[in-house]
Amino acid sequence: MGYNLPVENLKLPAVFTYGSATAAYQIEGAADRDGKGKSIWDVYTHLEPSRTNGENGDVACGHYDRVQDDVKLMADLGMKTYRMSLSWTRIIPLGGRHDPVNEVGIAFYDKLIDALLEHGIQPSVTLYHWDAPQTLYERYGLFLDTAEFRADFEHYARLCFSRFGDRVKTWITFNEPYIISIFGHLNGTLAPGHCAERGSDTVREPWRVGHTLILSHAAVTAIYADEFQPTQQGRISIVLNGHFYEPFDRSNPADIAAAQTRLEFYIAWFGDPVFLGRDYPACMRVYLGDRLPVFTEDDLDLLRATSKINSFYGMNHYSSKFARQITDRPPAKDDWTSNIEELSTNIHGEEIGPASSSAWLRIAPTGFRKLLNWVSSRYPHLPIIITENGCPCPGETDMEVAKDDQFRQRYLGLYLDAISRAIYEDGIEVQGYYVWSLMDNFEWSAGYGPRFGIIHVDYDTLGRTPKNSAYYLRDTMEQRRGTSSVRNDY
Ligand code: PNW
Repeated sequence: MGYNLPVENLKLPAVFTYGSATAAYQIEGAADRDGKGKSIWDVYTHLEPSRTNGENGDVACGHYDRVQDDVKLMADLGMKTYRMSLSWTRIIPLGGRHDPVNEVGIAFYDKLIDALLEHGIQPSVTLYHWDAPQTLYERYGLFLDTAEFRADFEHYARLCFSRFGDRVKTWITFNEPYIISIFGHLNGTLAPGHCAERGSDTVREPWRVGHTLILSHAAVTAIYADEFQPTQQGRISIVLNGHFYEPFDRSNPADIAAAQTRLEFYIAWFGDPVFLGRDYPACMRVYLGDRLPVFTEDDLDLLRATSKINSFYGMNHYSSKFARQITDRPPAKDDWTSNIEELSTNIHGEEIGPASSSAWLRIAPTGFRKLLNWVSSRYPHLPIIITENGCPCPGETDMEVAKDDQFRQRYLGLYLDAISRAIYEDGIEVQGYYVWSLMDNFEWSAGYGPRFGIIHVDYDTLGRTPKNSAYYLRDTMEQRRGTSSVRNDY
């Protein structure tokens, strides 16, 4: 399945944008400097026993003190855009709508945004990439209280739009609501680490969290459209992640249906309310019953109105899986998959693709092209921006492997070819691409183990060294560039 495909270096449109992505907690460090408040990740990474491989983001890549150098590196590598996130607790240390604002934190982001623009790099800013204020978690359980969270998030977002929106023209509310809901509030592998073993109500919590994220996104989208967009002229949306799913047994209708259901539970859970302004997918209502919160008429009005404001589909995509419908045992009480199992190997023993050094990530460019088609047929009114894509190489702890990261170059080349085919052969509008990540960084529960960067970071000296994939991307983006902005310029 795609093992021996050659990289074809297929064309991309002239206007296709290229940049890299990061998130505040994963790179900034300076966790308690200049008035920053504690986020749920500052607390989670210091729990004993450690849930993050004994590691934390206290120092991370030291980006907080290296803004000029890091921006210069981006420019030297041919990047014209950069997807970054804001640390909520640098800006409002306690997080809430009645809490003080930290001007020093705002000044840091002013400096970063200005440096980017001076180098001709457009910032795309994510308001929330997982580092919620710890105080809000302690006050009311964060996402578990929809009304409180929504009011605090609205206040924080309004502040960001008013302070940075003169220069930031692409806004993203939430990064990966699926991961926040499931990994944070069901299997407990990401902060705040709720799971059944620790006494959380995993039957209901993940769905409540998802509900809060959807309504908070919609509320903030309405605020941007009403109060800021008319003068600032920017765009806003959300970023959804998702694997593509192939049936485990292509000749079994139950597995064919399972692959579709799995995609709906992963992506349409958020995509349908946010982009289509309607209720959750029918298969979720049927399977989850009253575990799934209900949208009121007011909620649906808000969703309908804001669905038209979102101006792109932000896609984080890494890999594909096989889906198998389990029929020989009942689902667990808190099952969230419609009793579907995810596998890397199909019924014939064929693997979905070559393994990286992260268990969930294999090279599967064919699935990427199929996912682009799936998303674009479900949300046909939206252009797609790839807001994250990348991989860690096998054996990358070895500096020689890191420098000449052949596995990553091949992965990126094949995934860019898949985008090209989606654009020119399938007629899908893909506007741009952000590689994950600009540099090696703190990979959440896996600590500093997996290295996703196209720039190597020496965690002793914090020295940066571009890997060959960084030069490969710079060059291939130039070589692939078509001559016009129309889709069939190829
Ligand atoms: C994304 N999965 O998370 C995040 O947005 C990044 O912060 C992170 O560093 C990056 O991907 C690499 O992991 C994901 O299991 C985590 O499918 C897990 C999955 C997908 C995305």
